[in-house]
Amino acid sequence: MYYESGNMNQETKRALAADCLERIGQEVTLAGWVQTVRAHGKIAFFDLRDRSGSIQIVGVSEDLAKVVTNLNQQDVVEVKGTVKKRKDAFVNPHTPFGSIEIAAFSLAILSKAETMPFDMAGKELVLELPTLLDHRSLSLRHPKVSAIFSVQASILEGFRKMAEKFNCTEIVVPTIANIATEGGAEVFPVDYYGHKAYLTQSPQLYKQMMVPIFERVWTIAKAYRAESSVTTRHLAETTQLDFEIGFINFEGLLDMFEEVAVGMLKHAENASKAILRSFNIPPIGFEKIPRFTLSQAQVIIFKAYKRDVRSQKDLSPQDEIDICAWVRKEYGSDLVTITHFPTKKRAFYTMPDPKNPEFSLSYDVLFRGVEILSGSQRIHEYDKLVAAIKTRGLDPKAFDMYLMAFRYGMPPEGGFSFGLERITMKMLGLPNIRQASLFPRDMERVDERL
Ligand code: AMO
Repeated sequence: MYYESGNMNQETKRALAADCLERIGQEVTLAGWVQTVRAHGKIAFFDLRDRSGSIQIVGVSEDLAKVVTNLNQQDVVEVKGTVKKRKDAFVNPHTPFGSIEIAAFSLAILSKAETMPFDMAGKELVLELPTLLDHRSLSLRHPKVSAIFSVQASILEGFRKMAEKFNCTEIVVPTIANIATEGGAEVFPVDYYGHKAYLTQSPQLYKQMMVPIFERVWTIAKAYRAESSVTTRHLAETTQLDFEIGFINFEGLLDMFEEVAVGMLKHAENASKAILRSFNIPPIGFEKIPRFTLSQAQVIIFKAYKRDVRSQKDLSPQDEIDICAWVRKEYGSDLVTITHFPTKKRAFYTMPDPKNPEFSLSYDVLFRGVEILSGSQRIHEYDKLVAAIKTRGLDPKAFDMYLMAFRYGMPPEGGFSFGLERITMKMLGLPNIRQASLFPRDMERVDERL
Protein backbone atom coordinates (compact mmCIF):
# COMPACT_ATOMS: atom_id res chain seq x y z
CA MET A 1 0.00 0.00 0.00
CA TYR A 2 1.32 3.45 -0.88
CA TYR A 3 0.59 6.72 0.82
CA GLU A 4 -1.65 8.88 -1.22
CA SER A 5 -1.54 12.32 0.34
CA GLY A 6 -0.36 14.49 3.20
CA ASN A 7 3.28 15.01 3.96
CA MET A 8 4.13 11.42 3.22
CA ASN A 9 6.49 10.32 0.54
CA GLN A 10 4.54 8.91 -2.42
CA GLU A 11 7.12 6.19 -2.84
CA THR A 12 7.17 5.00 0.78
CA LYS A 13 5.69 1.58 1.26
CA ARG A 14 3.85 1.33 4.54
CA ALA A 15 4.11 -1.93 6.44
CA LEU A 16 1.49 -3.01 8.96
CA ALA A 17 2.30 -4.33 12.42
CA ALA A 18 1.16 -7.76 11.22
CA ASP A 19 3.68 -7.74 8.34
CA CYS A 20 6.61 -7.36 10.74
CA LEU A 21 6.57 -10.92 12.05
CA GLU A 22 7.93 -12.01 8.66
CA ARG A 23 10.35 -9.14 8.27
CA ILE A 24 12.76 -9.63 11.16
CA GLY A 25 16.03 -7.82 10.52
CA GLN A 26 14.50 -5.62 7.81
CA GLU A 27 13.83 -1.90 7.78
CA VAL A 28 10.16 -0.95 7.71
CA THR A 29 7.99 2.16 7.72
CA LEU A 30 4.95 1.93 9.97
CA ALA A 31 2.21 4.46 10.59
CA GLY A 32 -0.56 4.59 13.13
CA TRP A 33 -1.70 5.87 16.50
CA VAL A 34 0.29 6.06 19.73
CA GLN A 35 -1.53 3.76 22.14
CA THR A 36 0.70 3.93 25.24
CA VAL A 37 4.04 5.52 26.08
CA ARG A 38 6.54 4.03 28.55
CA ALA A 39 9.60 6.14 29.26
CA HIS A 40 12.61 4.66 31.08
CA GLY A 41 15.27 7.37 31.09
CA LYS A 42 17.39 7.05 28.00
CA ILE A 43 15.12 4.49 26.37
CA ALA A 44 11.47 5.13 25.65
CA PHE A 45 8.86 2.74 24.27
CA PHE A 46 5.43 3.13 22.83
CA ASP A 47 2.79 0.89 21.33
CA LEU A 48 1.74 1.82 17.85
CA ARG A 49 -1.73 0.79 16.72
CA ASP A 50 -2.69 0.25 13.11
CA ARG A 51 -5.55 -1.69 11.58
CA SER A 52 -3.74 -5.01 12.05
CA GLY A 53 -2.96 -4.59 15.77
CA SER A 54 -0.40 -3.01 18.11
CA ILE A 55 3.37 -3.29 18.05
CA GLN A 56 6.05 -2.01 20.43
CA ILE A 57 8.37 0.74 19.16
CA VAL A 58 11.64 1.51 20.91
CA GLY A 59 13.28 4.89 20.58
CA VAL A 60 16.89 3.78 20.98
CA SER A 61 18.84 7.03 20.59
CA GLU A 62 18.67 9.63 23.32
CA ASP A 63 17.13 12.14 20.93
CA LEU A 64 14.40 9.77 19.86
CA ALA A 65 13.74 8.72 23.44
CA LYS A 66 13.04 12.38 24.19
CA VAL A 67 10.62 12.65 21.26
CA VAL A 68 8.87 9.46 22.31
CA THR A 69 8.61 10.61 25.93
CA ASN A 70 6.76 13.70 24.75
CA LEU A 71 4.25 11.83 22.59
CA ASN A 72 0.59 12.01 23.50
CA GLN A 73 -1.70 9.01 23.38
CA GLN A 74 -3.44 9.02 19.96
CA ASP A 75 -0.83 11.13 18.18
CA VAL A 76 -0.63 9.87 14.59
CA VAL A 77 2.97 9.04 13.74
CA GLU A 78 5.14 7.59 11.03
CA VAL A 79 8.05 5.47 12.24
CA LYS A 80 11.01 4.09 10.36
CA GLY A 81 12.96 1.34 12.08
CA THR A 82 14.32 -2.18 12.08
CA VAL A 83 12.25 -5.20 13.07
CA LYS A 84 13.93 -6.99 15.99
CA LYS A 85 13.16 -10.24 17.73
CA ARG A 86 12.73 -9.55 21.46
CA LYS A 87 14.93 -11.35 23.99
CA ASP A 88 13.02 -14.25 25.57
CA ALA A 89 12.67 -12.41 28.87
CA PHE A 90 10.90 -9.51 27.11
CA VAL A 91 8.48 -11.50 24.98
CA ASN A 92 4.86 -10.56 25.70
CA PRO A 93 2.81 -13.72 25.11
CA HIS A 94 -0.49 -11.82 25.51
CA THR A 95 -0.30 -9.86 22.27
CA PRO A 96 -0.02 -11.27 18.75
CA PHE A 97 3.15 -9.32 17.92
CA GLY A 98 4.68 -9.57 21.40
CA SER A 99 7.74 -11.49 20.20
CA ILE A 100 9.06 -8.57 18.13
CA GLU A 101 9.58 -4.82 18.37
CA ILE A 102 10.71 -2.00 16.12
CA ALA A 103 14.03 -0.29 16.88
CA ALA A 104 13.09 3.14 15.55
CA PHE A 105 15.60 5.48 13.92
CA SER A 106 13.16 8.17 12.83
CA LEU A 107 9.76 9.37 13.85
CA ALA A 108 7.46 11.97 12.28
CA ILE A 109 4.29 13.28 13.85
CA LEU A 110 1.57 13.35 11.19
CA SER A 111 -1.18 14.63 13.45
CA LYS A 112 -0.92 15.79 17.03
CA ALA A 113 -3.59 14.67 19.53
CA GLU A 114 -4.73 16.74 22.47
CA THR A 115 -4.32 15.19 25.90
CA MET A 116 -6.88 12.39 26.14
CA PRO A 117 -9.76 12.87 28.61
CA PHE A 118 -9.04 9.35 29.96
CA ASP A 119 -6.24 6.83 29.89
CA MET A 120 -6.24 4.44 26.93
CA ALA A 121 -3.20 2.50 28.12
CA GLY A 122 -4.68 -0.44 30.02
CA LYS A 123 -5.82 -3.76 28.57
CA GLU A 124 -9.36 -2.79 29.56
CA LEU A 125 -10.94 0.62 29.15
CA VAL A 126 -12.32 1.16 32.63
CA LEU A 127 -15.05 3.79 32.22
CA GLU A 128 -18.63 4.08 33.37
CA LEU A 129 -21.00 3.35 30.47
CA PRO A 130 -22.29 6.95 30.11
CA THR A 131 -18.69 8.28 29.95
CA LEU A 132 -17.75 5.57 27.45
CA LEU A 133 -20.68 6.64 25.25
CA ASP A 134 -20.14 10.40 25.73
CA HIS A 135 -16.68 9.89 24.19
CA ARG A 136 -17.67 7.28 21.64
CA SER A 137 -15.38 8.46 18.83
CA LEU A 138 -12.45 8.06 21.22
CA SER A 139 -13.47 5.07 23.32
CA LEU A 140 -13.99 3.02 20.14
CA ARG A 141 -10.26 3.34 19.50
CA HIS A 142 -9.43 1.17 22.47
CA PRO A 143 -8.63 -2.34 21.17
CA LYS A 144 -10.92 -4.05 23.68
CA VAL A 145 -13.81 -1.83 22.57
CA SER A 146 -13.15 -2.04 18.84
CA ALA A 147 -12.88 -5.83 19.19
CA ILE A 148 -16.64 -5.90 19.87
CA PHE A 149 -17.23 -4.49 16.40
CA SER A 150 -14.79 -6.90 14.76
CA VAL A 151 -16.98 -9.65 16.19
CA GLN A 152 -20.07 -7.81 14.95
CA ALA A 153 -18.55 -7.62 11.47
CA SER A 154 -17.97 -11.38 11.53
CA ILE A 155 -21.62 -11.94 12.53
CA LEU A 156 -22.72 -9.84 9.53
CA GLU A 157 -20.35 -11.76 7.30
CA GLY A 158 -21.74 -15.07 8.57
CA PHE A 159 -25.29 -13.88 7.94
CA ARG A 160 -24.45 -12.83 4.38
CA LYS A 161 -22.85 -16.19 3.72
CA MET A 162 -26.02 -17.97 4.83
CA ALA A 163 -28.17 -15.65 2.66
CA GLU A 164 -25.99 -16.63 -0.26
CA LYS A 165 -26.24 -20.30 0.66
CA PHE A 166 -30.02 -20.10 0.52
CA ASN A 167 -29.95 -18.24 -2.76
CA CYS A 168 -31.66 -15.09 -1.48
CA THR A 169 -31.52 -11.73 -3.26
CA GLU A 170 -30.33 -8.75 -1.25
CA ILE A 171 -32.76 -5.83 -1.10
CA VAL A 172 -32.49 -2.35 0.39
CA VAL A 173 -35.72 -1.02 1.87
CA PRO A 174 -37.00 2.37 3.04
CA THR A 175 -36.87 3.50 6.65
CA ILE A 176 -39.67 6.06 6.26
CA ALA A 177 -43.18 4.68 5.82
CA ASN A 178 -46.77 5.88 5.89
CA ILE A 179 -47.80 3.23 8.42
CA ALA A 180 -46.38 1.50 11.47
CA THR A 181 -45.12 -1.94 10.40
CA GLU A 182 -45.34 -3.84 13.67
CA GLY A 183 -48.27 -2.05 15.32
CA GLY A 184 -48.11 -0.94 18.93
CA ALA A 185 -47.19 2.44 20.32
CA GLU A 186 -43.42 2.18 19.90
CA VAL A 187 -43.23 4.25 16.76
CA PHE A 188 -41.42 7.48 15.93
CA PRO A 189 -43.56 9.90 13.91
CA VAL A 190 -41.83 12.00 11.27
CA ASP A 191 -42.99 15.38 10.04
CA TYR A 192 -42.77 14.53 6.35
CA TYR A 193 -43.27 17.75 4.38
CA GLY A 194 -46.24 18.50 6.63
CA HIS A 195 -47.64 14.95 6.28
CA LYS A 196 -47.51 12.28 8.91
CA ALA A 197 -45.04 9.46 8.34
CA TYR A 198 -43.14 7.04 10.59
CA LEU A 199 -39.70 5.59 10.97
CA THR A 200 -40.05 1.90 10.12
CA GLN A 201 -40.18 -0.49 13.06
CA SER A 202 -38.82 -3.21 10.77
CA PRO A 203 -38.30 -3.96 7.06
CA GLN A 204 -41.28 -6.32 7.37
CA LEU A 205 -43.83 -4.98 4.87
CA TYR A 206 -41.22 -4.25 2.20
CA LYS A 207 -39.56 -7.63 2.41
CA GLN A 208 -42.96 -9.32 2.08
CA MET A 209 -43.85 -7.21 -0.98
CA MET A 210 -40.60 -8.43 -2.58
CA VAL A 211 -41.49 -12.14 -2.32
CA PRO A 212 -43.54 -12.23 -5.57
CA ILE A 213 -40.57 -10.61 -7.30
CA PHE A 214 -37.53 -12.60 -6.08
CA GLU A 215 -39.17 -15.39 -3.98
CA ARG A 216 -36.31 -15.24 -1.47
CA VAL A 217 -34.92 -11.96 -0.15
CA TRP A 218 -32.65 -10.77 2.62
CA THR A 219 -31.78 -7.39 4.00
CA ILE A 220 -29.81 -5.73 6.77
CA ALA A 221 -31.98 -2.83 7.86
CA LYS A 222 -32.24 -0.23 10.56
CA ALA A 223 -35.38 -0.52 12.68
CA TYR A 224 -36.73 2.14 14.99
CA ARG A 225 -38.58 1.44 18.23
CA ALA A 226 -39.75 4.25 20.45
CA GLU A 227 -39.11 2.16 23.57
CA SER A 228 -40.57 3.96 26.54
CA SER A 229 -38.32 2.30 29.10
CA VAL A 230 -34.61 1.94 29.59
CA THR A 231 -33.43 -1.68 29.70
CA THR A 232 -30.13 -3.45 29.08
CA ARG A 233 -31.53 -5.18 25.96
CA HIS A 234 -33.53 -2.52 24.11
CA LEU A 235 -32.34 0.22 21.77
CA ALA A 236 -34.39 2.87 20.00
CA GLU A 237 -32.48 2.15 16.76
CA THR A 238 -31.52 -1.45 16.08
CA THR A 239 -30.08 -3.40 13.19
CA GLN A 240 -32.20 -6.27 11.91
CA LEU A 241 -30.93 -9.13 9.77
CA ASP A 242 -33.93 -10.36 7.80
CA PHE A 243 -34.97 -13.20 5.50
CA GLU A 244 -38.33 -13.53 3.71
CA ILE A 245 -38.99 -16.76 1.81
CA GLY A 246 -41.74 -17.77 -0.61
CA PHE A 247 -43.10 -21.31 -1.07
CA ILE A 248 -42.29 -22.47 2.43
CA ASN A 249 -44.23 -23.89 5.35
CA PHE A 250 -43.82 -23.64 9.12
CA GLU A 251 -41.53 -26.69 9.45
CA GLY A 252 -39.43 -25.45 6.53
CA LEU A 253 -39.03 -22.08 8.21
CA LEU A 254 -37.98 -23.64 11.53
CA ASP A 255 -35.33 -25.73 9.76
CA MET A 256 -34.12 -22.76 7.76
CA PHE A 257 -33.67 -20.19 10.51
CA GLU A 258 -32.00 -22.71 12.79
CA GLU A 259 -29.52 -23.51 10.01
CA VAL A 260 -28.95 -19.79 9.38
CA ALA A 261 -28.45 -19.11 13.11
CA VAL A 262 -25.95 -21.95 13.54
CA GLY A 263 -24.08 -21.16 10.29
CA MET A 264 -23.85 -17.47 11.13
CA LEU A 265 -22.72 -18.02 14.73
CA LYS A 266 -20.19 -20.73 13.77
CA HIS A 267 -18.69 -18.41 11.19
CA ALA A 268 -18.47 -15.55 13.69
CA GLU A 269 -16.99 -17.79 16.38
CA ASN A 270 -14.31 -19.17 14.05
CA ALA A 271 -13.42 -15.72 12.74
CA SER A 272 -13.19 -14.25 16.26
CA LYS A 273 -11.40 -16.96 18.25
CA ALA A 274 -8.67 -14.73 19.72
CA ILE A 275 -11.15 -12.01 20.72
CA LEU A 276 -13.54 -14.48 22.33
CA ARG A 277 -10.61 -15.88 24.31
CA SER A 278 -9.69 -12.38 25.49
CA PHE A 279 -13.29 -11.92 26.70
CA ASN A 280 -13.13 -15.32 28.48
CA ILE A 281 -16.11 -16.59 26.52
CA PRO A 282 -16.68 -20.36 26.40
CA PRO A 283 -17.48 -21.96 23.01
CA ILE A 284 -21.11 -21.77 21.90
CA GLY A 285 -23.09 -24.98 22.56
CA PHE A 286 -24.24 -26.07 19.10
CA GLU A 287 -26.08 -29.29 19.96
CA LYS A 288 -29.31 -29.77 18.02
CA ILE A 289 -31.55 -26.82 18.90
CA PRO A 290 -34.53 -28.01 20.97
CA ARG A 291 -37.99 -26.70 20.03
CA PHE A 292 -40.77 -26.05 22.51
CA THR A 293 -44.12 -24.36 22.23
CA LEU A 294 -44.62 -21.41 24.56
CA SER A 295 -46.93 -23.58 26.71
CA GLN A 296 -44.34 -26.37 26.94
CA ALA A 297 -41.64 -23.86 27.90
CA GLN A 298 -43.88 -22.49 30.63
CA VAL A 299 -44.45 -25.98 32.03
CA ILE A 300 -40.68 -26.58 32.04
CA ILE A 301 -40.14 -23.34 33.96
CA PHE A 302 -42.85 -24.35 36.43
CA LYS A 303 -41.33 -27.77 37.01
CA ALA A 304 -37.67 -26.74 37.06
CA TYR A 305 -37.91 -23.39 38.84
CA LYS A 306 -41.23 -23.61 40.71
CA ARG A 307 -42.41 -20.36 39.10
CA ASP A 308 -45.90 -20.59 37.71
CA VAL A 309 -45.96 -18.55 34.50
CA ARG A 310 -48.33 -20.90 32.67
CA SER A 311 -51.07 -18.32 32.20
CA GLN A 312 -48.73 -15.64 30.77
CA LYS A 313 -49.03 -14.59 27.12
CA ASP A 314 -45.29 -14.25 26.55
CA LEU A 315 -41.95 -15.09 28.14
CA SER A 316 -40.58 -12.53 30.59
CA PRO A 317 -36.86 -11.70 30.64
CA GLN A 318 -36.48 -14.04 33.65
CA ASP A 319 -38.34 -16.82 31.80
CA GLU A 320 -35.90 -16.44 28.90
CA ILE A 321 -32.92 -16.70 31.24
CA ASP A 322 -34.38 -19.74 33.01
CA ILE A 323 -35.38 -21.70 29.93
CA CYS A 324 -31.97 -21.08 28.34
CA ALA A 325 -30.14 -22.24 31.49
CA TRP A 326 -32.31 -25.37 31.60
CA VAL A 327 -31.76 -26.14 27.89
CA ARG A 328 -28.02 -25.64 28.26
CA LYS A 329 -27.98 -28.13 31.14
CA GLU A 330 -30.29 -30.72 29.58
CA TYR A 331 -29.36 -30.43 25.89
CA GLY A 332 -25.91 -28.75 25.78
CA SER A 333 -27.35 -26.10 23.43
CA ASP A 334 -26.98 -22.33 23.85
CA LEU A 335 -29.94 -21.83 21.49
CA VAL A 336 -33.58 -22.77 21.91
CA THR A 337 -36.58 -22.24 19.64
CA ILE A 338 -39.94 -21.29 21.16
CA THR A 339 -43.05 -21.52 18.95
CA HIS A 340 -46.80 -20.87 19.05
CA PHE A 341 -47.14 -17.53 20.78
CA PRO A 342 -50.71 -16.27 21.27
CA THR A 343 -52.03 -14.85 17.98
CA LYS A 344 -53.20 -11.67 19.71
CA LYS A 345 -49.69 -10.94 20.99
CA ARG A 346 -48.06 -11.10 17.55
CA ALA A 347 -48.19 -8.66 14.64
CA PHE A 348 -51.24 -8.76 12.30
CA TYR A 349 -49.39 -10.53 9.47
CA THR A 350 -48.72 -13.64 11.60
CA MET A 351 -50.62 -16.77 10.55
CA PRO A 352 -52.83 -18.29 13.27
CA ASP A 353 -52.27 -22.04 13.73
CA PRO A 354 -55.11 -23.68 11.72
CA LYS A 355 -55.29 -26.39 14.42
CA ASN A 356 -55.80 -23.84 17.21
CA PRO A 357 -56.11 -20.24 15.95
CA GLU A 358 -55.68 -18.82 19.43
CA PHE A 359 -52.00 -19.60 18.96
CA SER A 360 -49.92 -18.64 15.95
CA LEU A 361 -47.32 -20.15 13.64
CA SER A 362 -44.74 -17.85 15.17
CA TYR A 363 -41.36 -18.42 16.74
CA ASP A 364 -38.54 -16.83 18.68
CA VAL A 365 -34.98 -18.03 19.12
CA LEU A 366 -33.37 -17.46 22.49
CA PHE A 367 -29.58 -17.37 22.83
CA ARG A 368 -27.88 -17.37 26.23
CA GLY A 369 -30.92 -15.93 27.97
CA VAL A 370 -32.23 -13.39 25.47
CA GLU A 371 -34.45 -13.41 22.36
CA ILE A 372 -32.29 -12.84 19.29
CA LEU A 373 -34.73 -13.77 16.52
CA SER A 374 -38.39 -13.71 15.82
CA GLY A 375 -40.59 -14.48 12.85
CA SER A 376 -43.54 -16.43 11.55
CA GLN A 377 -45.42 -18.08 8.78
CA ARG A 378 -47.41 -15.17 7.26
CA ILE A 379 -51.03 -14.83 6.31
CA HIS A 380 -50.70 -14.89 2.52
CA GLU A 381 -54.39 -14.88 1.58
CA TYR A 382 -55.72 -11.40 0.87
CA ASP A 383 -59.12 -11.70 2.58
CA LYS A 384 -57.67 -13.17 5.75
CA LEU A 385 -54.98 -10.52 5.85
CA VAL A 386 -57.53 -7.70 5.52
CA ALA A 387 -59.58 -9.28 8.32
CA ALA A 388 -56.45 -9.52 10.52
CA ILE A 389 -55.65 -5.86 9.90
CA LYS A 390 -59.19 -4.91 10.90
CA THR A 391 -59.16 -6.99 14.09
CA ARG A 392 -56.16 -4.93 15.22
CA GLY A 393 -58.19 -1.75 14.78
CA LEU A 394 -56.05 -0.73 11.79
CA ASP A 395 -57.38 0.71 8.55
CA PRO A 396 -56.74 -1.54 5.51
CA LYS A 397 -56.75 1.59 3.29
CA ALA A 398 -53.44 2.65 4.82
CA PHE A 399 -51.99 -0.70 3.68
CA ASP A 400 -53.07 -0.34 0.03
CA MET A 401 -49.70 -0.90 -1.61
CA TYR A 402 -48.84 -3.77 0.73
CA LEU A 403 -52.21 -5.46 0.22
CA MET A 404 -51.90 -5.11 -3.55
CA ALA A 405 -49.06 -7.65 -3.41
CA PHE A 406 -51.48 -10.12 -1.80
CA ARG A 407 -54.40 -9.46 -4.17
CA TYR A 408 -52.31 -10.45 -7.15
CA GLY A 409 -50.72 -13.76 -6.23
CA MET A 410 -48.73 -14.14 -3.02
CA PRO A 411 -47.40 -17.67 -2.40
CA PRO A 412 -47.35 -19.24 1.06
CA GLU A 413 -44.47 -17.47 2.72
CA GLY A 414 -42.69 -16.62 5.93
CA GLY A 415 -39.54 -15.15 7.35
CA PHE A 416 -37.53 -14.08 10.32
CA SER A 417 -35.34 -11.36 11.72
CA PHE A 418 -32.24 -11.42 13.95
CA GLY A 419 -31.27 -8.50 16.18
CA LEU A 420 -27.61 -7.77 15.45
CA GLU A 421 -26.79 -5.95 18.68
CA ARG A 422 -28.38 -8.63 20.85
CA ILE A 423 -26.37 -11.36 19.14
CA THR A 424 -23.17 -9.35 19.57
CA MET A 425 -23.96 -8.70 23.23
CA LYS A 426 -24.56 -12.38 23.96
CA MET A 427 -21.61 -13.67 21.94
CA LEU A 428 -19.31 -11.50 24.05
CA GLY A 429 -21.12 -11.71 27.39
CA LEU A 430 -21.62 -7.93 27.51
CA PRO A 431 -23.90 -6.72 30.29
CA ASN A 432 -25.54 -3.94 28.24
CA ILE A 433 -26.72 -3.82 24.61
CA ARG A 434 -25.40 -0.25 24.29
CA GLN A 435 -21.87 -1.66 24.32
CA ALA A 436 -22.78 -3.64 21.20
CA SER A 437 -23.92 -0.64 19.15
CA LEU A 438 -21.39 1.76 17.65
CA PHE A 439 -23.57 4.80 18.31
CA PRO A 440 -26.50 3.63 20.45
CA ARG A 441 -29.76 5.55 20.57
CA ASP A 442 -32.08 5.27 23.54
CA MET A 443 -34.51 7.39 25.52
CA GLU A 444 -31.62 9.28 27.05
CA ARG A 445 -29.20 9.73 24.16
CA VAL A 446 -28.78 10.62 20.50
CA ASP A 447 -24.97 10.75 20.54
CA GLU A 448 -25.27 13.56 23.11
CA ARG A 449 -27.15 13.00 26.35
CA LEU A 450 -30.68 14.40 26.05
P1 AMO B 1 -39.25 -8.31 16.36
O1 AMO B 1 -39.96 -7.08 16.72
O2 AMO B 1 -39.34 -9.44 17.34
O3 AMO B 1 -39.78 -8.89 14.97
O4 AMO B 1 -37.72 -7.98 16.08
C1 AMO B 1 -36.82 -8.96 15.58
C2 AMO B 1 -35.56 -9.01 16.43
O5 AMO B 1 -34.95 -7.71 16.47
C3 AMO B 1 -34.39 -7.48 17.75
N1 AMO B 1 -35.04 -6.30 18.36
C4 AMO B 1 -34.43 -5.42 19.18
N2 AMO B 1 -33.17 -5.33 19.63
C5 AMO B 1 -32.85 -4.30 20.43
N3 AMO B 1 -33.72 -3.32 20.80
C6 AMO B 1 -35.00 -3.36 20.38
N4 AMO B 1 -35.83 -2.38 20.73
C7 AMO B 1 -35.41 -4.43 19.52
N5 AMO B 1 -36.55 -4.77 18.91
C8 AMO B 1 -36.31 -5.90 18.21
C9 AMO B 1 -34.63 -8.73 18.58
C10 AMO B 1 -35.81 -9.37 17.88
O6 AMO B 1 -35.83 -10.77 18.05
N6 AMO B 1 -40.75 -8.06 11.57
C11 AMO B 1 -40.52 -8.96 12.69
C12 AMO B 1 -39.64 -10.12 12.31
C13 AMO B 1 -40.25 -11.10 11.33
O7 AMO B 1 -41.36 -11.57 11.63
O8 AMO B 1 -39.63 -11.39 10.29
C14 AMO B 1 -39.90 -8.15 13.83
O9 AMO B 1 -39.48 -7.03 13.70
O10 AMO B 1 -33.50 -9.58 18.49
